[in-house]
Amino acid sequence: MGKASRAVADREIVKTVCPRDCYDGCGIAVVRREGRIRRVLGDPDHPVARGALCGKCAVAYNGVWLDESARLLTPLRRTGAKDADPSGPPSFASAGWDPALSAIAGELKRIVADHGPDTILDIHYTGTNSIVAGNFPLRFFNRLGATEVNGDTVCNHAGYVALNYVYGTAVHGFDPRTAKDARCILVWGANPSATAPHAHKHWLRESQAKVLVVDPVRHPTAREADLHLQLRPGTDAALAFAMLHVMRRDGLLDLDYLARHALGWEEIEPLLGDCTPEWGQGVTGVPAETIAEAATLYAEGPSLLWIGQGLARQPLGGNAVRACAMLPAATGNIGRPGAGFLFLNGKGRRGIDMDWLTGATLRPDPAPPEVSHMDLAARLEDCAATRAAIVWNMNPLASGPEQSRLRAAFARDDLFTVVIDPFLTDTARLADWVLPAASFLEFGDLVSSYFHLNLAAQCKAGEPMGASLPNQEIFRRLAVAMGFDDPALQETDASLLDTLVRQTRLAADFTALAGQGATWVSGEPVLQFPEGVFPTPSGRIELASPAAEAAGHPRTPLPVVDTAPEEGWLRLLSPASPWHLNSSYSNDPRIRKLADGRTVTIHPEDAASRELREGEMVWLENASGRLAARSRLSDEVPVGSVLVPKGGWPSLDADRANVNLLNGGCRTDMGDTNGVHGVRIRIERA
Ligand SMILES: Nc1nc2c(c(=O)[nH]1)N[C@H]1C(S)=C(S)[C@@H](COP(=O)(O)OP(=O)(O)OC[C@H]3O[C@@H](n4cnc5c(=O)[nH]c(N)nc54)[C@H](O)[C@@H]3O)O[C@H]1N2
Ligand SMILES: Nc1nc2c(c(=O)[nH]1)N[C@H]1C(S)=C(S)[C@@H](COP(=O)(O)OP(=O)(O)OC[C@H]3O[C@@H](n4cnc5c(=O)[nH]c(N)nc54)[C@H](O)[C@@H]3O)O[C@H]1N2
Ligand code: SF4
Ligand SMILES: [Mo]
Repeated sequence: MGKASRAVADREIVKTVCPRDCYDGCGIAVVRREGRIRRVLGDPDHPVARGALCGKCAVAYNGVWLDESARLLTPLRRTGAKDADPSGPPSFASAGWDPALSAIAGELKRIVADHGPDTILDIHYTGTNSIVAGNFPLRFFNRLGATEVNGDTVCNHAGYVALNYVYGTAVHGFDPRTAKDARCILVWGANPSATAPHAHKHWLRESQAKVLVVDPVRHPTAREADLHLQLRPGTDAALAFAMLHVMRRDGLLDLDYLARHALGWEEIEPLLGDCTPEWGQGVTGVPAETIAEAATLYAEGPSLLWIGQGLARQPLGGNAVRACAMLPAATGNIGRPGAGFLFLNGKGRRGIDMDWLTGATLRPDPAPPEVSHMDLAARLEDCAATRAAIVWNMNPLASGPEQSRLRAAFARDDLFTVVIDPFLTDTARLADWVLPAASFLEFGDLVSSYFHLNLAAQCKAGEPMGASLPNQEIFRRLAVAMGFDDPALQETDASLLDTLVRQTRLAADFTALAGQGATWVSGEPVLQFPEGVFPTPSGRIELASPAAEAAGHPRTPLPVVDTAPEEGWLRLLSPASPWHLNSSYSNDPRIRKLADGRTVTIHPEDAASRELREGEMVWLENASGRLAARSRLSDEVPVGSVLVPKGGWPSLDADRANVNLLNGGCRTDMGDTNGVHGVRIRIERA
């Protein structure tokens, strides 16, 4: 039990933390009675949660996560054929852990001997973002010599690559506490109202700064902003260059900062001449005066720039991120109170040694090349290259591109698949073995928000449901079954957690951290790169990047944009839904009611030209597939773009698909990443 528990009559509260892939990292108060979890609530003492979970977690943590009939309770062995049709009843028989793990190990050993360990794919992401459950299993895969499927390629890898070129890092963001000194906060390609609900509700609303939002969608955060720049998707680089044009014209650049800390401004400057705000208006759809107003507010500063993950999810997303990332450098909005940029704040910022945690030294040298999610379906189809897939912390059949092709590939009879999840997802339904994962309420771990600079203990509030086990225990046991005798594969939770906490120097050990609650890395807000030295090859901000050039990219960001969809075609944006966490929570009955089926938001002009009315059923269609949706007419989206939020389990949908059916694999310019917001479709009445 977490040390933070205290007994009040038969009622106890256990303080823990939410480990979802979410900016907020809320504190949680679990109410236990008679030894069982009764309610999961927001922690009133937690600085971010302030007593409330987000809507989706308030429902799902008290719904499917506590529901024995929804959770996986034992290992399951396939008994019938794999059927690519997800509507049929899955055929599994329950099994004990020992026979399950010995059968799995036997098959893996055979595959290693006959085909090599690199024919085993390790497919995982951030189903739980808790530090041990999310990363310790990599010790097993490194020792095995499996092929890593790069999880970031389904999320934000393009952004990582782009920011690495400019600043040498993507995981060293501003400290959000410095917002008290900011006069402008520019949110570019993020939707906090859905993806960081507490940052939306408290951090942005309480700040004295002017809030600027750059987003094609007028979502609730954009609606509340002082200025919303509603650009056409994929035109961000043009907007950034037009803003720089205004700053140069009006003498708002910090030329001294550029001279001392950046390389390549002399290559950018000649590009600015043509990028007038009027040109920007023509390309982006944002009025010239709004571009100028935003440029002035941002340049005067101090300003924070939140580079959202939606920004990179477009065909030229890497270029867009590099262009937008020039703004802090050009205006000296780095290294002083109230200034900085943020993409993510990584675990390294709390001092955590990820190489140690993931067992980097166990990895074969050379390691097998990583696979991108953009190539996963093709790789799974290839019997010579892929014999097995182990999927944990992820539901690729819901979240990856090329949904139909992926489903057929996972249904291959000669592919040996193991899926580890708390629930029977679409991916799990096609597994040879399904292993039940314990929920975050049922084991101790650590969580570091990727927005706020804090660390919190995830405290066990109840016993694992049924025979379920935390990821780390499953992989310890599988290592034994494989005959791996490396001590690092058997390290206990107590040892892992205490070592990690000591690395962070934020508490003496895990128990002490649990007693402290969410702990900030410092008393005062941390300044971002106060010395003006950056982890790039030159130590400067590389506006012109030799590394980018060597990798075949332009040396500098360019004022280029996506080509507009052809006549009759629309661009499909599929960002986060407020009611799902990626595909998670889709199986919760109350969430299903709240999310209320699939709607497509269409601009009234696009609806009129297709003679579509509000509330009617329409087909969304392209070469990858056809999906039904109910139309919703609104100018929340710009002309030429439509919105269908991500989420939903295909097996629970009437079409046996979700929005990724239409996602044929739109690859970003950098980082082989899924440009989900670049998909194109046609719409007609159903
Ligand atoms: N169209 C479209 N597609 C997208 C996106 C988009 O914006 N649009 N976004 C992309 C992004 S940003 C991402 S990150 C991906 C996310 O895609 P996924 O990583 O597939 O995320 P989820 O669908 O939530 O699946 C996570 C799974 O982990 C399980 N899980 C939770 N806790 C545990 C645990 O402790 N152990 C184990 N073993 N499993 C656990 C959950 O039950 C869930 O089934 O989707 C991408 N797909
Ligand atoms: N409720 C909820 N919260 C979540 C998630 C979830 O699924 N649901 N997923 C989590 C995960 S894994 C991640 S990675 C984060 C992502 O969270 P965010 O960083 O907020 O990213 P997205 O949701 O992909 O998209 C954000 C915004 O990008 C906009 N956008 C699309 N195309 C463009 C463009 O061309 N230019 C610009 N400027 N903007 C564009 C979209 O309209 C959207 O409003 O959220 C996390 N939080
Ligand atoms: S807002 Fe994010 S961190 Fe907070 S409860 Fe919801 S998913 Fe968890
Ligand atoms: Mo993500």
